[in-house]
Amino acid sequence: MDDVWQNAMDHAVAVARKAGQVVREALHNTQKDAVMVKSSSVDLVTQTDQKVEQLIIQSVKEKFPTHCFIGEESVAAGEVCVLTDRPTWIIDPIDGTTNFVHTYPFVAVSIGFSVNKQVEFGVVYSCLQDQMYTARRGRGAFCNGEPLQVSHQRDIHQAIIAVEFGSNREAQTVDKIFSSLKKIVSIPVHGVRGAGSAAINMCLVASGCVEAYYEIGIHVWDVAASSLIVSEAGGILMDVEGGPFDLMSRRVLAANNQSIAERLVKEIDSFCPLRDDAPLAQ
Ligand code: LIP
Repeated sequence: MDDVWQNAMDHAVAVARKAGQVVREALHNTQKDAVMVKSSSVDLVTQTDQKVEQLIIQSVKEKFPTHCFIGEESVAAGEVCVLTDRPTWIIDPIDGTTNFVHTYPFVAVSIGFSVNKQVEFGVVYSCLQDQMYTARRGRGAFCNGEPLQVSHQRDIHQAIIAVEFGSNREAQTVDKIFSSLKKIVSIPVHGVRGAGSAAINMCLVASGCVEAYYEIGIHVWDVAASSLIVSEAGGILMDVEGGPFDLMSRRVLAANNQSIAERLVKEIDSFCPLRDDAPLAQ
């Protein structure tokens, strides 16, 4: 990546930090923040999500007027979700909205940047922990400037696995989620955890304190930035069935190494949500 994108990354860090300040201030006023629902009664969005996304997009447009955007709340408002070769900012203004609503302290601003459908930098700001995770393709991953390295553990029996229940509560989906969870717990692994934020779960993989994270049902904005942070920390990304990771598939498996990843693939009961780039129903 040439240094033109370095200017963009520097801007992403600055605007993520500014957005994090807005989130922290709003957190002390959540009772004033209208809570709305999207795909289900547990898929929450607030006015702060919408306000923060607009703050980020407007700030970027002023410096990079020809760039494209995929934003969680813009897509929710009807904008298309298609990843092209053009420079594209992939934004989740508040990853962990349910945590935000409940003041549960894992809330992240996630900004990924892709060119030719390849993530060139990722920024995840865990704003209640004041942890700024960053990665540039080919130049490593960092948290508050300190290098990140995934865990060296190769034995699944000594691993912590991050999982989430997502926001789809249909019976057959819940059955598959719990079937996978039961098999993984019974391996047995040391533990199962979930931050309530895909981006933070993946940054914990990059930090070496969680060996792997998987989820079916996430969106491109949840994982674009953190997918690069994991790979630049020495981790791997793949589909939950073992094939190549596909940003738009709504499925992700992030792990410290191939051994742990392939062992998890054997236990995951997979399913295929509608892709992020699926044509909108007519
Ligand atoms: C969240 C993801 C999380 C998933 C939740 C939700 P949001 O993103 O980070 O992994 O389990 O259902 O999608 O909606 O807070 O940006």
